[in-house]
Amino acid sequence: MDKNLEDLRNLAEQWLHEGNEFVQQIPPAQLYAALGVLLLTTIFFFSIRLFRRTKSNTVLLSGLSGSGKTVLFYQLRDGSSHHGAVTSMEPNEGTFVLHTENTKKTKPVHLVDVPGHSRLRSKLEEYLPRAAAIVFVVDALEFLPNCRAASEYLYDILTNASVVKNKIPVLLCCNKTDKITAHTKEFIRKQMEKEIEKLRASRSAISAADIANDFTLGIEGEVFSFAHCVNKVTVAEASGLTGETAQVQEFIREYVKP
Ligand SMILES: Nc1nc2c(ncn2[C@@H]2O[C@H](COP(=O)(O)OP(=O)(O)O)[C@@H](O)[C@H]2O)c(=O)[nH]1
Ligand SMILES: [Mg+2]
Repeated sequence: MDKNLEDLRNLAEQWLHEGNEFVQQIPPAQLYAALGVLLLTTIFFFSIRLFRRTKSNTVLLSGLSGSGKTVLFYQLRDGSSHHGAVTSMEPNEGTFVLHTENTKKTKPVHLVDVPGHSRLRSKLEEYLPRAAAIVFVVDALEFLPNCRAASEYLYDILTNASVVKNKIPVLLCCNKTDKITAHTKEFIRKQMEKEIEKLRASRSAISAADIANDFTLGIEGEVFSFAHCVNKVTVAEASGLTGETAQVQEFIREYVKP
């Protein structure tokens, strides 16, 4: 046992000696240059990590009132829907790990359920500058009567200065797909694109006088498509009531990384 240890020590000493000789052979200028590069890369990687940490973890749930935001909020937090327990006038918000996730390596999400009442929409504008992502909830069941209002709301979001500048990704979440009469996400996407196309035409006509919308949407001279937005817009289906929220969770995780 002792002998082994001795051998090991001798070996280590030998290596140390060889290493020393090797270093002494290198011209000092090269040695300093190498150390400098090493130092710089270390600083570089540490600053990247620091930069990442400060990234926002705020995800907004927006959409018309009645689309199912509050149910979705509780479903993501607790895995249950708290059946119609709350009619929120104030934003519901919380910071938590999505309930399906097994703690440890996951970063908590700051989820804000912003009420859809039009007079409370200024609340949304408060949250938009620090949002990492937006989930725009649409009622796929009662879609047609709400299509115009929902499209207007989404239009306002997509032309918001923070959304455009920070290229905040938006998930168009077609909710209530547990019912067979719910419209498909493809149908909803197309209808909303059509509606936004109409809005775009009418709003650009009045924009000389009204500067409420900060940015124009889509590509001029082309029929509007979500693919033309500077930020990424994706479509998904969900049911807050039955807890089918996999696509929403996937979206959140894509933009709130540990
Ligand atoms: N069938 C069905 N109904 C839902 C679903 N999500 C919400 N609802 C119902 O829609 C209504 C409005 O939901 P709520 O979460 O309060 O909407 P909010 O105004 O957007 O917060 C409630 O009566 C819910 O029970 C769903 O996934 N499927
Ligand atoms: Mg609500």
